[in-house]
Amino acid sequence: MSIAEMEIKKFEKTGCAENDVFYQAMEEVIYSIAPLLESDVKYTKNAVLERLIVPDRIIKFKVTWFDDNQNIKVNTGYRVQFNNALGPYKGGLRFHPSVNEGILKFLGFEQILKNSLTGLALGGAKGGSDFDPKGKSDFEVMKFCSAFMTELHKYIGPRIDIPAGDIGVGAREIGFLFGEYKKITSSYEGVLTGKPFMFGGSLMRPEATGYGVVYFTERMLELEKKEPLKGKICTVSGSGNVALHAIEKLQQIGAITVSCSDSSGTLYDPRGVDIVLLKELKLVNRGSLTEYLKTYPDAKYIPTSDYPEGGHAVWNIPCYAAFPCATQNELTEIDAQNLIKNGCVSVSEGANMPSTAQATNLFLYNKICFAPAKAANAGGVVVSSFEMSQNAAMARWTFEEVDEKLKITMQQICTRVALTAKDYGVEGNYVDGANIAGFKKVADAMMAEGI
Ligand code: NDP
Ligand code: 2IT
Repeated sequence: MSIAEMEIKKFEKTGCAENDVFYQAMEEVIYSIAPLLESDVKYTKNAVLERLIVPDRIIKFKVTWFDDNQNIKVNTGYRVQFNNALGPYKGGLRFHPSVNEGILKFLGFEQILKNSLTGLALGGAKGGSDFDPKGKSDFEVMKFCSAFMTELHKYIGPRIDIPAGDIGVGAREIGFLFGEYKKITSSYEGVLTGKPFMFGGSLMRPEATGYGVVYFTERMLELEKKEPLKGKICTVSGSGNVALHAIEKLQQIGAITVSCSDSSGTLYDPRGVDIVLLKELKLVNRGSLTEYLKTYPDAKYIPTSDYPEGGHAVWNIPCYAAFPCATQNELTEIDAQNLIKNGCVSVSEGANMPSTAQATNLFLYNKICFAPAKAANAGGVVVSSFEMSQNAAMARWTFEEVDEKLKITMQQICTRVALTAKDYGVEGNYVDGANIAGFKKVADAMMAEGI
């Protein structure tokens, strides 16, 4: 039995089912780091992986709130504090009806390695709730956030655990959460990142993940000696925070981004999407992508239900570079086959684990430049740490300062990942490079800190 198979057996003992997203994330990491475990026995001798796969703690709590009709509503809240070997727990909060412990464990685990790759002193965590902000009034969202924080505040702090946003959690939700934390604790501190600028948020935090994934891709294409993105057709999925800012940066550098999507359908505008209109429709009005057709009747909208099962319309659009920026497992094996068949050269994950394991393997096998989420989308948490620095120093950095620091950090992450892959004999494989580099740093810290 290979070392990877042995480690997977140990992981299965934790009770994680094979179809779970946490299993998917772990399996990939275990296969990637097998050469490291084989070349240096200290990792298995110190049972590092066995210790790392179990979260330090999972906090699960009830959230009770009143809707606008005075009905009592009950949701479940979570915080998975996974590992703090490198620094305080850090990671986003997701509000979406699909949220459960397995999803948060996968996101928390990915966050440990992502935060490690940034080179910053941050541990890994993730949290959230099955609450759905969609269709709720601002008042209902506020009631929910207050009730959520009533419980969560006991477990977080600027040196303990610093949550941020993720799906369904943006500046509005972070603002309500911060307000409640301040009220309960009577302290004004940087306990959350992604705050609105007027009370301690960093300039460029909303843009950070989307811009960061483009900076990473430009560097990757340069290292892999491929043509840059300027003038090239790009496809993006999702139409939330990450997707829209990736589109914005792609347009700024002269790429032609022809798509975006949401859970209801895909928008295709071959002239390049109008990002100003999209930001208005999705970020300000929280409306439907079909509204876009009122201004651009020639654009195409493909409802999700009209596309054959197993694939997604957005990945059947010919492109040079693809940017999945919606959610986990949104890009399947069929989608990967379509992208490759249509001549796609580069795939960069803005969302967390948007490609299925089969899709990832196809990209690697076909030598597509593939930027895995834990490296490519680290820009969000990088600027979160810049927000923490600014809060601690009572300082304010300009947009340009933050942008420049983000760009440099994303380029450094990319180079580190590429060099690690080369060192371990898998040149060009950014999945293995990211997993080995991310794991090694956390593992070394865990051993140095004892058990
Ligand atoms: P948003 O809530 O702003 O947007 C999410 C987008 O994804 C929406 O367009 C949404 O469509 C779509 N989406 C969500 N769930 C599904 C689903 N089950 N099927 C199809 N589409 C779906 O979230 P973000 O943009 O912040 O996050 C997007 C991804 O990026 C996530 O994977 C997140 O973990 C990751 N990420 C986010 C970071 C951040 O700083 N915000 C940092 C790093 C990674 P609809 O509105 O129809 O649901
Ligand atoms: O997945 C992620 O990296 C995030 N949702 C952002 C985490 C953060 O702490 O800014």
